[in-house]
Amino acid sequence: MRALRLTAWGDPPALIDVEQPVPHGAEVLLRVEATGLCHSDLHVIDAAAGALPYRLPFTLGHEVAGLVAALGPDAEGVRVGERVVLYGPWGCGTCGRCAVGWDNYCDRRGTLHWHGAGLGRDGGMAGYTLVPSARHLVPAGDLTAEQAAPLSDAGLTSYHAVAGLRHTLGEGSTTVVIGIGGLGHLAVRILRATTASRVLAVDVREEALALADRSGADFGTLMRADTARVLRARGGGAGADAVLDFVGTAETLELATGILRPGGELALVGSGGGGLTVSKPGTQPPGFRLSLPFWGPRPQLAEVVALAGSGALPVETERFPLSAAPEAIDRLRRGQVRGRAVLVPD
Ligand code: FEH
Ligand code: ZN
Ligand code: ZN
Repeated sequence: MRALRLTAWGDPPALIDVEQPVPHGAEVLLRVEATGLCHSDLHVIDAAAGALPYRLPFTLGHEVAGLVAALGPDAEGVRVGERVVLYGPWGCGTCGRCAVGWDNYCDRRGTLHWHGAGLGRDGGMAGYTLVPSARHLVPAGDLTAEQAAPLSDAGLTSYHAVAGLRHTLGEGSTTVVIGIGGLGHLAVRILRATTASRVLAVDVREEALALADRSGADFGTLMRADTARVLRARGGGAGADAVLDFVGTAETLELATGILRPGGELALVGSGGGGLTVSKPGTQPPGFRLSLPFWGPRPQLAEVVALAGSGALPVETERFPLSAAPEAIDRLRRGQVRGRAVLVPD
């Protein structure tokens, strides 16, 4: 089968013919139908030797949907031919976090040589992929694979970030979403579908604001010198009860803390490398709380898939054949992907 594999740090991934894996024990073999392309894939591809604990070579792809193709003799809970979504953050499997499906916060994360499928372990940018256990699989219901795959990372990450703020998102509240890309547009939809909060969107691209509008944002504005004033005015003047920063640069964090209401909450999701200085006395809004949500827990993936199955979470995707992965990677680098790029084995 063809697989997009990272074979040397600093080299671009290569499409290579490899043996189709065979499931043993509790393993499940998936025939991959769609795999999302994520900015984290770029971070992995660009990583210098030693920067990540991963052992080469491995197949990329951590946002996967496909059909159950074969079961190991001890596998249970799924049936051959079923369409499933892959829960990608694989932990140690036995610590207190993994035991309840919160592998994204595995207690032994620092000792592992992987972070999950396509992240040090073979992932879904291939014809088939091997899953350690059926516990990592969520039935996709009537969703197409192209709609289901982005839920496993972009959808779950956005959903988990919103879940952590939900207690502040009641009637009359204001939420600002910074960065309306593959994750941000889903966060707008999730906020509109599951909270009463007013949703204001910020991006640097007009087409992203159009995507925010299609996703249900109440208002969108470009990132400019007066954006904080514009957002405050649109949000009723008190400031934002919650900000979700899907970019995470110094500029977006400055905007985020500049528009937060006292007692407001900031979820930093994007890995833009920006930082915050917090001190007392200091310049941050009193009572503000910061979270750094990472991906999400498996129970919440089931909730995201159910929400999408209700029709409330259509994902904007741009489809590429797996053979065009280098073009898709280049387009993502240049910020020229609308919504989420999805690779389909060809
Ligand atoms: C995966 C691995 C490491 C860092 C960040 C990520 C995200 O793409 C998961 O949503
Ligand atoms: Zn990702
Ligand atoms: Zn664990």
